Amino acid sequence: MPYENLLIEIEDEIAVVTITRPKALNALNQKTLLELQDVFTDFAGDDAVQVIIVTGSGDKAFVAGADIAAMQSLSALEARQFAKFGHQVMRDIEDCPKPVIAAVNGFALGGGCELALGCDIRIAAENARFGQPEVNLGVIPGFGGTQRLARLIGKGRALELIFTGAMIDAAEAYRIGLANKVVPLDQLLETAKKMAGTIISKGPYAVRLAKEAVHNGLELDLERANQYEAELFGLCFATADQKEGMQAFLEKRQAEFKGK
Ligand code: DAK
Repeated sequence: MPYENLLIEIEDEIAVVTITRPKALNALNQKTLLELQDVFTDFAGDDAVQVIIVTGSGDKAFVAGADIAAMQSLSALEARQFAKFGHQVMRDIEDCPKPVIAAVNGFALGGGCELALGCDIRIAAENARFGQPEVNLGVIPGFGGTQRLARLIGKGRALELIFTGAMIDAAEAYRIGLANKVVPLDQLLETAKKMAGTIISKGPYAVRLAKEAVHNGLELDLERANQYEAELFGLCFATADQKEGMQAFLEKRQAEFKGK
């Protein structure tokens, strides 16, 4: 289905979702959020897609935030609704059973940083800039930034970024664990696709269950999280991929996973 603010390309089981609002540095308005929700719902049940890459159009911005022009005149109730909807979309991305890689090609600010945080892995181009500058606008992060950023990089570092509204470069993002790796801009998509290809070569069910174990387990105490892991570990043994993976190892050959 054609989208107004998204470009979707699917090749070799990798879907690249490009947010295309270049005049607003790909800022997230209601329509873009709706389209993201829609496309991620489709991907969840589409066997032709195994890994999703999210990026921004052009070479200046991943996403420069929620759309400030659209937000400016919201009433308190509308702002609450907008934040809840944004939360839901980030959650839909996080809950997508397929791995999601953010290919961060420039500014990832406010809602853009939060979108990157909703993805499983962040690969930053050298020109990437991350930040939660909402305090400059008299608001706080509204799409989960106060929570996911603190969980990813720790409370102290998250609070420093949120209190100061500072922008950090890709090297600093890498240093504090916000970016998984940093590559030249012209190698960004290629690197993300290469990583996606590596993931696709593994047992799809195992990858899916590992995502579930990490995301959902982090919300539990260690004891219960380990029990949860044990349940999902057990579930792997109900798949043909587990039989094939272990058989292939013992036969000293490459496994041929079927995602069953
Ligand atoms: N929204 C709308 N338009 C934006 C935008 C944004 N976030 N960011 C940039 N643009 C637009 C600019 O207005 C400009 O439009 P024209 O003037 O050309 O029409 C165009 O993109 C190019 O931007 P600049 O001319 O400013 O480009 P520069 O290279 O000079 O600067 C910049 C790039 C990224 C440093 C600058 O544009 C900038 O500071 N942008 C704003 C970044 C920002 O503050 N982002 C956070 C947005 S707030 C909540 C729900 C959600 C949120 C919070 C609460 N609740 C409902 C409670 C989330 C909030 C945010 O994400």
